[in-house]
Amino acid sequence: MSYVSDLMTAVEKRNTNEPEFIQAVKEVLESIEPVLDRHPEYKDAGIAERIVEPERQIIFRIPWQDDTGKINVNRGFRVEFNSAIGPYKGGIRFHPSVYLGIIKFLGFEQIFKNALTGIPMGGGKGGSDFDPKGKSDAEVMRFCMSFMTELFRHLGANTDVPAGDIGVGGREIGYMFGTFKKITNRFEGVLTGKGLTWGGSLVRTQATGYGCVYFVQEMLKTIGESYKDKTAVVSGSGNVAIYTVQKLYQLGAKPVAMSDSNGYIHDPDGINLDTVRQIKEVKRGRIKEYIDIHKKAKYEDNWTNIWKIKCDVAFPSATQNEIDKASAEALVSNGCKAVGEGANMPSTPEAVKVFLDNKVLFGPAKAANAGGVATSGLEMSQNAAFTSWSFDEVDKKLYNIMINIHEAAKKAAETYGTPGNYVNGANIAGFEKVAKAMFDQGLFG
Ligand code: NDP
Ligand code: 2IT
Repeated sequence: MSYVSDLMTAVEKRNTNEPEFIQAVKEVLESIEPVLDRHPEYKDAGIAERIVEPERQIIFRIPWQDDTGKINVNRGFRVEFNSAIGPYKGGIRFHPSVYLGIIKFLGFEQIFKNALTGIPMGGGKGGSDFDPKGKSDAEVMRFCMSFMTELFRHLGANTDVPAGDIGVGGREIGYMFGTFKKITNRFEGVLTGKGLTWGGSLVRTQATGYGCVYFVQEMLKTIGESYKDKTAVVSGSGNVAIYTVQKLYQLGAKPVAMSDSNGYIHDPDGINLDTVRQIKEVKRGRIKEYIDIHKKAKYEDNWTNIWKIKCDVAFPSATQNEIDKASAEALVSNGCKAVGEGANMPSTPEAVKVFLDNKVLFGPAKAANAGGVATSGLEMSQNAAFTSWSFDEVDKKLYNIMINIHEAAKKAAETYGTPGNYVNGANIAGFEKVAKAMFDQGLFG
């Protein structure tokens, strides 16, 4: 048994019933094994044993009253995973599937992603099993207020700074920020993704999607290609998916499909983004409504079939494990050249293997979707300096960060003997930075 497989066995034993967390840890440990072999001092210092255990896990009750007067109780989480290189940083997810294992997998991934951005941010994640679908604004507000009434005591601009994720966007951040300010009597940059008139940063809304498209563009450049005339499939129709589609159009690609958790739309003429934004951002409706307006487009109830559509580039931007082995094989046999993971861990380990074995340019989530949290970091910088930058300034910084992440992942993959493997590259480059910080700070680093 190797050091890493022994540790993996211990992780599996200690975290039973958390398959997503185990999946995320396994991938990272496999990637970093050669780094640990080169650094016996990291083994002696127990860096890997410590990095897989959250520094702190907070679980709390969220009572709230719905519009009928009924009392509901949800469960809230904040996993403060690692603070070696900066304050805990990572989004909040509201979705009925949320439980501790989901928040731990996301918080764990966030450690390495945040390190890759080059901005000093530790890793954390939070959320609740609350389902915002079908709730009134007033219900969402009461829920967010109750959520923050516990969470506020754990936050601070230099302690822990949440943001959005699935089910949490500008509206929810607003309600949470208002509650934080009310309770603490402090106006501080304690959340990112804020509104533009109260401390938010330009480009934060677009950042994850834009960043992912920039990252894939860098990968395409390595084979002498660009987005020009490329057909794209983008799953999801939320924050990440919408701005992925917008940037793809700007760079000359044609996105032809999007989805939600019910089904997908296929519009061979190219997705009309104004319609999608009207349905999803304004009406909070279902993607199916698209075909009422665009008669040539098709809708199918089974959203995983979106991966059977022929495309050159694919952007899974909905949720974890949405691409399984069969979907990856379908993409490969249809000639897909590049995949950018907008969502967190959207490809199963078997799907990742299919992509790597077939030399698909594969941009793993930690690297490809790091533009969102990177721009959160830029929002924190602006808040700390009591300033705000123009759209172009922030977009340029985001672009450069994505180029640097691509370069760091590419280089690390080459250094450790797996050129072109951005999974290893991203895991190694992120780990090296955090491991060094933990080592320097001794046992409590
Ligand atoms: P949104 O809530 O805005 O959108 C989520 C989209 O994914 C919706 O269209 C949703 O459909 C769809 N979806 C399909 N299946 C599921 C499922 N099982 N669970 C949840 N959603 C599903 O979220 P975001 O766009 O912000 O997030 C999408 C992904 O990107 C997530 O994996 C998130 O962790 C990741 N991410 C987000 C960042 C950000 O800045 N927001 C940054 C980096 C990564 P439906 O409406 O039917 O639920
Ligand atoms: O997964 C992610 O990186 C996010 N949801 C964004 C986190 C953040 O703090 O901006």
